[in-house]
Amino acid sequence: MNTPAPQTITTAVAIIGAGPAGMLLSHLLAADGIDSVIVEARTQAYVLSRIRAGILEDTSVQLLRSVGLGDRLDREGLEHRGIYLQLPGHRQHVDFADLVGRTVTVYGQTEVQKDLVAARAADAQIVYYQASDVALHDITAERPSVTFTDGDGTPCRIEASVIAGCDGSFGPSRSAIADNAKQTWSRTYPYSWLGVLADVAPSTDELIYAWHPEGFAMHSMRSPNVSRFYLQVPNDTDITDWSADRIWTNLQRRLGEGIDGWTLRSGPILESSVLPMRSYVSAPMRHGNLFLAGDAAHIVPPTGAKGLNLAISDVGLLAPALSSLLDKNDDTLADRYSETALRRVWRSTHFSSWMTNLLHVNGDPFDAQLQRSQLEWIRTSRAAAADLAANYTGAPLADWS
Ligand code: FAS
Ligand code: PHB
Repeated sequence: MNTPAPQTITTAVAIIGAGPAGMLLSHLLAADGIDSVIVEARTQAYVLSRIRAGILEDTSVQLLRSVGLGDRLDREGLEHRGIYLQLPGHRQHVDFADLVGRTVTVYGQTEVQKDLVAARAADAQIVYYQASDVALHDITAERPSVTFTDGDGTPCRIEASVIAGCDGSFGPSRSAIADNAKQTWSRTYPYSWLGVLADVAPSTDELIYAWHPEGFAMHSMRSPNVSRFYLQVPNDTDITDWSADRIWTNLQRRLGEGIDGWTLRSGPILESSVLPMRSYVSAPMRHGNLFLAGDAAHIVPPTGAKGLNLAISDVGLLAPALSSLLDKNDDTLADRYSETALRRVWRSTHFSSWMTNLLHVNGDPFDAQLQRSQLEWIRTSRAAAADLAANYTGAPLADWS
């Protein structure tokens, strides 16, 4: 069979990755009249099927609303005033609205992704799904490029002014920056999360984060009829060792022990998977004409509900920077992008690590006492509770610029 003739595409911004960072970036750029082309390794159906984050910070909600992505979010999103923190026998409400005047919204990443796909399709955004052999070239030159093979086997080349690396934690963008041109920090936690999506109404009005001597447990949700749960499990956990009965028994014990009159509703499990816990930051987030955003530049353990929100805030900073650079030849914001984004990245990285270390047992009885004392301090000190509330709800983007 003859190899199809190579195709050359010219655009302003070549975006690698059609996750929330890449799709939202193309949407924000289009609002400023900046053209982009997206290259995605997977199928659209696969990207839409991934079950991931569930919480949007107020800043994320405001940004999505501001660019026409708030209609379904406002109809179906569940605004939450706060969360419950729990020790066996003590479930305490941390009231974000009372403490810092901000709330969060439960709206799954899959829903955000669906809204983005619909909005970009309505805008005739060019997205190459099932792209393979994606490679970045001349990232410090005037005209960098991206080569790939499209889903039909056609060799393609995108010539652009800028490449946006939005390809997550395993994409090619991060590694396109030479080791001697970047610094990286990473930590792997000695436990994982077993995530469960269940076809059952939540047994709580707001999220429960429960410390328990057998391990952390969380009760989240996706809608009035679908619940989301997490259990701390060892890193080498095989999901097939966790029957539905074992999952519900452990959730009831870790979430319900000592909470009089409370029982956990169970129901059909729709999906379950084991998620590793990792912190990772790669700096700078710009190298020449390559800009990184989202998981391509940083990974946080999900305990602080920050991963998706950081991806959104990164592109909330990157889009105006690229618009100024490409439309007005003004590189002020582009030159400051990495430093500005990394300030918020490190704040979220610290908070996510702090929440993870606070709530997950590691077998050390001294650490368990420190955790219990810290949780008791948050329960009794308004200042301690306000600090958690300020970090969990996330400060406005303007506070970081
Ligand atoms: P994404 O990873 O979402 O998107 C990157 C895209 O790039 C993907 O579609 C990928 O297919 C594509 N790509 C990769 N390599 C490529 C290549 N070579 N060529 C072209 N495209 C390529 N965050 C929370 O806040 N709460 C959670 O509970 C939570 N749970 C998670 C569970 C899992 C299993 C994972 C992996 C992450 C979870 N996260 C969670 C974090 C997650 O929400 C990310 O922060 C968020 O998806 C970041 O969005 P992007 O930066 O767009 O990266
Ligand atoms: C979720 O609903 O998936 C979720 C909520 C809060 C977290 C992590 C995940 O901290």
